[in-house]
Amino acid sequence: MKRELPGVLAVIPDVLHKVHTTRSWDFLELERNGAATGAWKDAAKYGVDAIIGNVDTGVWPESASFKDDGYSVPSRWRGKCITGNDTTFKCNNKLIGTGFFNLGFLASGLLQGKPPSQAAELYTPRDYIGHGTHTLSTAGGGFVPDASKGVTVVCSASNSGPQPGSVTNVAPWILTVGASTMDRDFPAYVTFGGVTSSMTIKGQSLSNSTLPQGQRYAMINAKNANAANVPSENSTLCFPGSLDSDKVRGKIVVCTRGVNARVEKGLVVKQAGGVGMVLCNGAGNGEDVIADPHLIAAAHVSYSQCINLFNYLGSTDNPVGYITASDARLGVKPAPVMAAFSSRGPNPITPQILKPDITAPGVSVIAAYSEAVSPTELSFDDRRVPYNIMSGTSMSCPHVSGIVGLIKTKYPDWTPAMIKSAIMTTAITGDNDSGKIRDETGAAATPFAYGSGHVRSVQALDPGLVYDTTSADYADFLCALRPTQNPLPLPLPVFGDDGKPRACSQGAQYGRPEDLNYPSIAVPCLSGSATVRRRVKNVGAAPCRYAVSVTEALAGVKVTVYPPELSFESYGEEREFTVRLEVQDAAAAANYVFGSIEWSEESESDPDRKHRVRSPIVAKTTCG
Ligand SMILES: *[C@@H]1O[C@H](CO)[C@@H](O)[C@H](O)[C@H]1NC(C)=O
Ligand SMILES: *[C@@H]1O[C@H](CO)[C@@H](O)[C@H](O)[C@H]1NC(C)=O
Ligand SMILES: *[C@@H]1O[C@H](CO)[C@@H](O)[C@H](O)[C@H]1NC(C)=O
Ligand SMILES: CC(=O)N[C@H]1CO[C@H](CO)[C@@H](O)[C@@H]1O
Repeated sequence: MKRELPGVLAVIPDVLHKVHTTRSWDFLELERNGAATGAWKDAAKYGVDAIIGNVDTGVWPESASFKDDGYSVPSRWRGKCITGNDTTFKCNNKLIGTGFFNLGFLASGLLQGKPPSQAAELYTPRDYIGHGTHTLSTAGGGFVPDASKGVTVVCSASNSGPQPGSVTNVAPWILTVGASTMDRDFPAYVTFGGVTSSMTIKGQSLSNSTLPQGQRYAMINAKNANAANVPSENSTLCFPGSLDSDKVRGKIVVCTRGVNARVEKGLVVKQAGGVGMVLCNGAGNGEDVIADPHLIAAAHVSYSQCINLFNYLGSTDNPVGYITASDARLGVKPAPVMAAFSSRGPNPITPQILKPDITAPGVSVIAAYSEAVSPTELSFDDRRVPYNIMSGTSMSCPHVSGIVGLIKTKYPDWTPAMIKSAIMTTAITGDNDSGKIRDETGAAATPFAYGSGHVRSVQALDPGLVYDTTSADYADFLCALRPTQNPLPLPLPVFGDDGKPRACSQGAQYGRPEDLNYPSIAVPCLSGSATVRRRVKNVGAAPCRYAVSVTEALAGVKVTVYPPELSFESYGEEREFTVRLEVQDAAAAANYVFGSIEWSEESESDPDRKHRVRSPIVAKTTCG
């Protein structure tokens, strides 16, 4: 098909989408004082009547997380339970509908050469991978309105971090979620060296086997344990068949991450007679360590920590060491910390929209799992588990979807933009260690990692003011982008408030993309000064009064908000304001600089009623 044909607006090729792969809900304060208060029960009645959709690898319908919960199916539900060839798949009042989309995949030819058993997997919504069951049970798993059927679309930011500009799902009508840690981890410590001069480094593991205590084990760098005729590049990575049993028997083997699966490396060590594995990151993986369900005593250790271990291994003929049993630790500080894998801004398509929008727990998240696959997804692993621990922005995204469901239950008539604004303006940028949210390297993280900050459920259910965005606003935004960034020969069709397409008109003025009424502000290519427009809607008690302050100044750029105070007489009333950015030192802001403004409620009569509505600002004085 050709775009030039009459009636054809655009031709977009199918692309192969990848899946972005319980403590977290406590960390998000869904339950406070047991279940008595907190966002779940107190404010949002466990999200009753909210419908959560999940576009993923399917679902395991027998999981206890999707047991019939006794609530009736919302009457507005028009979906179906499409189960394909799978006669055992049953929906219920919890799992109210399902479907599957296989035509694109069938047409792609990717199935050729796959066994017929995998073909059957394409004709059912059943989850043969585990990912979809995990994410859906996080968003709406048990215990678990007449909306203008506004669907809040929440997407993961992807797992291509920490490279700048790696964020995906960047459209302004999407709520884009990065991933960070919660205050739980699964440490396994590696001690090495002589009894008088030992050193301990910290790794992560969910290994189910442990080394007997009270003795030290010989250690070997897998590089030096290569089998006859196998290059040391292969044994370094602990490839299947690369290790010499005579060299590794009874020892702790130090393997390097990369190419083959992390859990497979442990199995290779085990099969060669080794007793434990230290899995070391190379420089490229940095501080990104993952608690995997290893089949042998193991610890996954960061690059910087492993340098000490490699120095030790190279310094002695008889290295010895020990790996402690892995353990779950709560109250870990600092938390949250940005996951290294979480994709980072700036937004590669429209830098005038700050992305990601928010961060939520996405490291070592426990949720339901498919019993068609092993917890490691590796074919040689025959374990089956009803719950599994996974990491990824796919795991952080459904936490935010779940909170969206709660907000929707409390405020059925709110638009997706209002819900998104509530989540963004109430987020925090501090951690639980009196500092600012950090990257895994220990360096300060920026809004390009966490957007507006870490999601807070209780505050998101009572935001005070929201930035609402209508489809007319989005239409203006698209038309504003068109001349410079999207020079389509045809007028770009956009959808109006009536749901009907309308086109940008050639001569009209559409303002600038940074004027979209968004809960954060991004001004790339700032020269001299720029003034962006915003408006806020009162969703708290009325009358009320707010005053603005620049809570974090931008280096080299002066920020002025006008008017400095806003008064609201009634619920739902909207007020406009402008934010002026004035370059004072262009060189200081040549690379992105970060700041924030905050509207805070002024109330003498009721000091508890003090909403704070925060927006991050990013700007730079150079273009491109
Ligand atoms: C599943 O059902 C479809 C449609 O009825 C049929 O064409 C297909 O052969 C079936 N596939 C498998 C693998 O059972
Ligand atoms: C070493 O690994 C490569 C893949 O990286 C593989 O092609 C080769 O066969 C391996 N060599 C041996 C001797 O196992
Ligand atoms: C660890 O997993 C193996 C493989 O499934 C299993 O046989 C063993 O019982 C588990 N060990 C513990 C201590 O849970
Ligand atoms: C982000 C977060 O949850 N912060 C918490 C860390 O822990 C302290 C108490 O130690 C809480 O007060 C913070 O809210």
